Amino acid sequence: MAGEESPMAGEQTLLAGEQTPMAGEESPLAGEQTPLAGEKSPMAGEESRLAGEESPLAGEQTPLAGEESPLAGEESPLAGEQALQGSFLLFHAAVLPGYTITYFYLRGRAEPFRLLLSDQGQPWTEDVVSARSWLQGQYDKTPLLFGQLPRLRDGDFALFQTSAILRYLGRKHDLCGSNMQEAAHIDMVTDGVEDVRVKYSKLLYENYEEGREDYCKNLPNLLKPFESLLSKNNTGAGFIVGPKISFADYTLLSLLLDHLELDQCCLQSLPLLEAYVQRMCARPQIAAYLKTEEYKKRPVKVNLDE
Ligand SMILES: N[C@@H](CCC(=O)N[C@@H](CS)C(=O)NCC(=O)O)C(=O)O
Repeated sequence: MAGEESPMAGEQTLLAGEQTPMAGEESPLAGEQTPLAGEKSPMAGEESRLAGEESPLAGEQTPLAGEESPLAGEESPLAGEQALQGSFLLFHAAVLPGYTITYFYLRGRAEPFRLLLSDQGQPWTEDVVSARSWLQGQYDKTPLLFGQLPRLRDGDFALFQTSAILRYLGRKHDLCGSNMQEAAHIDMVTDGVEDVRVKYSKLLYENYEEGREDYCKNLPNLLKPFESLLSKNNTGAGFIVGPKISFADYTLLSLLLDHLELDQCCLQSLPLLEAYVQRMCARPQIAAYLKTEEYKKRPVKVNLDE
């Protein structure tokens, strides 16, 4: 990672030749053996929390605690994000007001939260975890309930599991539908998106070169259920469930954007979904977010080469 004052500086080849040490076959990091591309450097004066280190903040008030998010109350049409690089928060007791997303430098499973928060005009903080340090076993993962990311913090409330986080944000921002049936369909879409995401992650991290062509050929079949559901809701001209936006729209949009990066023609045979993506991306706050450098630079795949 060029120019980074990483705690791992000088240890960039530690992973060479290693089998992936990441837990779980479906890990987006599985199979990666080289340093993380596009990683941002740690905050000035801050380094990632490494196993066995004493937190410099233990017992003291974090300099950030109680501070207003720099983005809160901004006039900008985009609520946006601020980045805390080098996983400043992951293993600190420090708590920021508002939302904090702890994740690798990656769109991945955190992107639905970012789309939702942008569209809802909510600021958040990015707490970026070094995938390379993670792979090298440098983190004490005890604070991570399931040993994985993403984590969402809302002040001092911490939550894991992507769909639980989406539901939580949905409840807070009235994005869960208007009745029990809509809520159930929203959950159904979210689970359906997760099923496709697992297949997509396997392709990216386990079988990209050999598997890409077949995966892309089969993609319309994988996405067809969403086209079909959309067609039954307001003839496909609105949201995926019900008459108003829900958290399912953000997770579906994120999945579709990832797949459009993989194959820009993948929605050609799914005209309702194609128009849906355009509609969602034209929402002013989403359009503004998609134009940010933060979004554009954030990779769809952890790249450990830099
Ligand atoms: N069911 C979990 C899956 C989380 C997951 O697979 N996280 C990946 C990153 S997307 C991870 O932490 N990989 C590292 C590891 O498993 O060690 C969720 O939905 O949040």
